[in-house]
Amino acid sequence: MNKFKKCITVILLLCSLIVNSVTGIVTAKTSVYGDLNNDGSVTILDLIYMNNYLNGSLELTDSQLAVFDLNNNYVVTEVDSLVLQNMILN
Ligand SMILES: [Ca+2]
Ligand SMILES: [Ca+2]
Repeated sequence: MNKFKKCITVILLLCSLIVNSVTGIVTAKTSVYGDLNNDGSVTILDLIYMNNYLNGSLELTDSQLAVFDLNNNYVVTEVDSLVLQNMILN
């Protein structure tokens, strides 16, 4: 299981680099938790956006941050990223 998670992390980082290179600021007008790109589902793309925000390569508006505050503590942190990962994997 740890190997699987490490593999997923590496894949996410690679995808993050690719998406970040072709994507500017994400726009979203959604209230669905975790669905930042507003495509109606929570997927690995949303996790990539969150990770890009966490590593400082993506800026989000307050409403976008609210979508990513999955544990409702009014800040977006690595904990929210883990929650989003679990939402996607489960
Ligand atoms: Ca989405
Ligand atoms: Ca949070």
